[in-house]
Amino acid sequence: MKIQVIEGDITQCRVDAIVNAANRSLLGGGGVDGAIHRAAGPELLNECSGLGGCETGEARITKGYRLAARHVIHTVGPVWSGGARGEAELLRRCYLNSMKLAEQAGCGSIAFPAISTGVYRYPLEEAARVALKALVEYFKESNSDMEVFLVCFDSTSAEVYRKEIKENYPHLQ
Ligand code: AR6
Repeated sequence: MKIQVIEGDITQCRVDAIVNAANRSLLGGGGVDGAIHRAAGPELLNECSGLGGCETGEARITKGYRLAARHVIHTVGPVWSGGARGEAELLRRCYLNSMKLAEQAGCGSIAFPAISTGVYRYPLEEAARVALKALVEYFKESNSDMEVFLVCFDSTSAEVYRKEIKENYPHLQ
């Protein structure tokens, strides 16, 4: 199991697939979604507009166009509305469905942003717990040797992820 926390801009990652925290239209937006579309170029929006959207918790795959990454996996995280509306299960599915798509596309490495923790207001500590739990489960249930990067845009979120790993998954350090 290879899960690493890194700080930086996901659009610059040299991996087989980067994950986009998109919205259900898949037609672009702000945050990491906007950054990925800007870096990939207009061909990405063109491909996305033919996909017919994506439900929360699901994922779709496209090419990476001008990105270093071969693929973009677009997933739609839940909007946080207190935690009693199935947010954790939906966020968990984002990670699992993205891993499955990456595996099917033959990817050996994947980079995730902290899905839902920006515009969608998912509390970072809770989102980090869900992300790590989903990924560890995925590795337990598959014989995947995918390399996973959790890309944090700032040092505060990287610290939150590192703390979660230290406390609950010390074998990943
Ligand atoms: N690289 C890595 N992480 C980033 C980058 C980047 N270049 N830019 C932002 N982040 P958000 P959401 C972090 O808001 O909460 C869009 O408009 C950011 O600091 O991008 O899932 C979509 O179209 C935060 O930790 O995604 C949707 O409408 C994390 O990425 C909506 O926002 C996610 O923040 C999705 O909201």
